[in-house]
Amino acid sequence: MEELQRKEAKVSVWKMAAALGCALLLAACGGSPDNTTGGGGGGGCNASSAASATAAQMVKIVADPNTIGAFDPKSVSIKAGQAVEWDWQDASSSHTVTADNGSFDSGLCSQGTKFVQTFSTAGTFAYKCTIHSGMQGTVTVT
Ligand SMILES: [Cu+2]
Repeated sequence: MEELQRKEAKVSVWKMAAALGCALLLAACGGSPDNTTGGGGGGGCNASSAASATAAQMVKIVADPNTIGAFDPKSVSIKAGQAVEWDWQDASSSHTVTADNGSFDSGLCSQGTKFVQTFSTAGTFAYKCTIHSGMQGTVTVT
């Protein structure tokens, strides 16, 4: 009985190690389940399908007939120390959430992905989708 429990503990440690290794080698893990949900494409996604329980605002990433994709809402406001969660809902295209100043970058992600970013300093932070020039948004932190 004790022996069995030890074995199970060992297995879960190995699973954790595998997950960690995956996180460290993002490029090599483009095919992991989290990154391929829905769209299958989008190598280089740095986000996962795990939602944040604490994000103050949520921005949906949706399809748009004019700009291919859009951030909905385009602008959100939070207080310093709070987080924003982006939620990939567009089934037809992959998108990125990339800060103009380089402070955050989700990578190219597809439907089902969630990306959470905490903002610790006040300011207006513009971001975009790097592959669709019409996709722009701002986070205002007060
Ligand atoms: Cu896009």
